[in-house]
Amino acid sequence: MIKIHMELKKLEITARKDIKSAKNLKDLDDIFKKYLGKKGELTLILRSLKNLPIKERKTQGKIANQIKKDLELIIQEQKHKLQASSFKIQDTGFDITVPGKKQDLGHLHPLTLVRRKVEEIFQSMGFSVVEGPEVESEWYNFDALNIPKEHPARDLWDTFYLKQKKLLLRTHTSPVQIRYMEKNQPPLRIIVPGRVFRHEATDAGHEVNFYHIEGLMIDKKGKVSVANFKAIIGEFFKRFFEKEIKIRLRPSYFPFTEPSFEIDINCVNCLGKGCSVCAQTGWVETLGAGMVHPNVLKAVGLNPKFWQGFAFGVGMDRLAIMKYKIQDIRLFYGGDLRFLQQF
Ligand code: FA5
Repeated sequence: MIKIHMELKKLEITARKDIKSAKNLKDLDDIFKKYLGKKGELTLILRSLKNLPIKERKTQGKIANQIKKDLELIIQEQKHKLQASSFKIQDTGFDITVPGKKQDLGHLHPLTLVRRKVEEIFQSMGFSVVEGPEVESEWYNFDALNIPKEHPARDLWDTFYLKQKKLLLRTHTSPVQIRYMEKNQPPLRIIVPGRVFRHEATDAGHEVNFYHIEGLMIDKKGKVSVANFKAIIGEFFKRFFEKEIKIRLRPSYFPFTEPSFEIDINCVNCLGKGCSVCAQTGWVETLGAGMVHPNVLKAVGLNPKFWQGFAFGVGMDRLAIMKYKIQDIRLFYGGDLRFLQQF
C-alpha cells in the first residue's frame, strides 16, 4: 500500500512539473497522453487498483482520483495560458488579447436625415437630384436670375464676396437652375439640395451657413401651372410630416419668378391653433416660389413663348426644425453630442 501511495505522490510531482513546463499545445497534449491517456501512467495505476483488497482499494482509489482531477484542472489552466500567448503577435507588439476600447456607434446628422427624406419623396415624383458649386460667379447667382447690377433686389441677399474678381459664396441654390438649363433641354424636373451662405447676424432662426432645396419643373407652355405646383408641394409636405398639412400661398416678390409667392404651412407644432413657434398665427412661412420669369428662360436660350414652369426654394434647416421640434437652428452646427445623439 505504501508503495502505491509513494508512486502516486511521485507521479503527481513530476506530472505537475511537466505540465508547467509545456511550451506549446502539442507538448501539453503529449503530457496529457503520458499521464492521463488510455495507456497513461496514472490510468494504469487506477486500473491496477482493482487487484487490491477492498479497503485499500477505496483509500488509494480516492487519492488517485483526486490526483487525476487536479492534473486535469492544471492541464486546462495551462492550455488557456498557452492559447492566449499564441495569439500575441510578437513583431508588431500588438496583443489582441488585451480588452479593446468600446467604440460608440455613429448615426446620420438630422440635416442628412431630412435631406434624404426630401430626395426620396421628390424622386418618387419624377424629380432628379442635381448639385452645383458653392462658390459662384455674379452671373449665375444674380445676373442670369434677372437681378442686374446695381439693382436693389441684390440687397435681398447679404452676400459674402471673395477677393477673386466677381466670385462669391452662393446665397441660394437658384443658380443651379441656370447651370442645369444651360446643359439640358426641357421637359425637366429637378431638385437641388445644397449649402448656402449669407452674411447675416445669427439667431434662433438664422444661420450664416445653412441649406436650401431648390425645385424646378419646366415643360411646354400650358402644361405646368401654379395648380401643379400647389399639388406637388402639398403632396411633399404630407409625406414629409406624415400627416395632412394645410398650405396657403401669399403674394411675394422674387426677381426670378413672376408671379411670386411665399408658401406657409399649418404649424406642425400646434396644428394651426396658435403657439410660440408660429407667433400665435397658426401658420409658418416655409418657402419661396413662383412661375419662372421669362427673362430667366431667355438667359438660358429658351423661348418663353413655348416653355413655362415653376421654381421653389425651401430652407432645409427650417424643415428639420419643424419636423423635430427644435428650438434653435444653431444646434445643427454646434457639434454638441448631447443634441446629436437624440436622433
Ligand atoms: C430664396 O433664397 C430664393 N432663392 C427661393 C426661391 C427659389 C424663390 C426659386 C422662388 C423660386 P429666401 O431668401 O426667402 O428665398 O430663402 C428661402 C428659404 O431659406 C426661406 O424661406 C427660409 O426657410 C430659409 N432661410 C433664409 N435665410 C435663412 C437663414 N439665415 N438661416 C436659415 N434659413 C434661412
